[in-house]
Amino acid sequence: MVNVVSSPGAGKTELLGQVMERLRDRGVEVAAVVGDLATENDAERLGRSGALAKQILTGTMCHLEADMVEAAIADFDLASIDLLFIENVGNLVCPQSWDLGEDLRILLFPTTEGEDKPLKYPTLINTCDLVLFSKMDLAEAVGFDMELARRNCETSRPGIPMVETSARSGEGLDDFTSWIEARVRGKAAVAGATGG
Ligand SMILES: Nc1nc2c(ncn2[C@@H]2O[C@H](COP(=O)(O)OP(=O)(O)OP(=O)(O)O)[C@@H](O)[C@H]2O)c(=O)[nH]1
Ligand SMILES: [Mg+2]
Repeated sequence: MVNVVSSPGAGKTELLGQVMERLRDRGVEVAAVVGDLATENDAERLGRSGALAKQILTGTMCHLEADMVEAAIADFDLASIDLLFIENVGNLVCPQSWDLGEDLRILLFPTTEGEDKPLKYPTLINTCDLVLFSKMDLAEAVGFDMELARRNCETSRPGIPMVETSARSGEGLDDFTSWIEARVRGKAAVAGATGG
């Protein structure tokens, strides 16, 4: 289970839709739940990958909680799903202290929001497993300093893995898909070896 966190509009749905398609092509059975205050738009967009995708409407809440996810997946055939993505409500503050039971937490920083975000959200960067820079196709146009952004991540969280992606050009999507796939297969292998 992978919890994807970012500010609003950082590119979570765009990225996940494409990565879910790639994972399905590689034989990974994937599903998603997505939280927003209103609209079913994102579930509909993610569903275009061919995978099961369900919307959670939070009304006024700025984050998802574990029981909301539990209720959303109650009718999923979990035995047939290898990987569940949770696209959290777009927010860099509220989701930080809510454990959804995820195996991995991924934090998106778009190139359009500045290099200083890794320094400004220490709790999120300290609880994530991967930093994903999104919208790399816009980096040059907005004068995004990739070196500085990487250095800021390293300062906040030494050794944190980082990946540069663009859902527009496709940059980094295969690498990110491989990173996820390796973890899904690794967990399945451990579960198989221990009978879990
Ligand atoms: N140029 C460019 N635009 C992108 C990229 N990824 C997403 N976008 C655009 O950015 C906007 C927001 O993308 P979404 O995928 O909806 O972002 P989100 O994080 O899911 O947004 P919320 O769920 O509302 O928080 C849309 O207009 C996308 O088309 C990218 O890699 N490059
Ligand atoms: Mg979205």
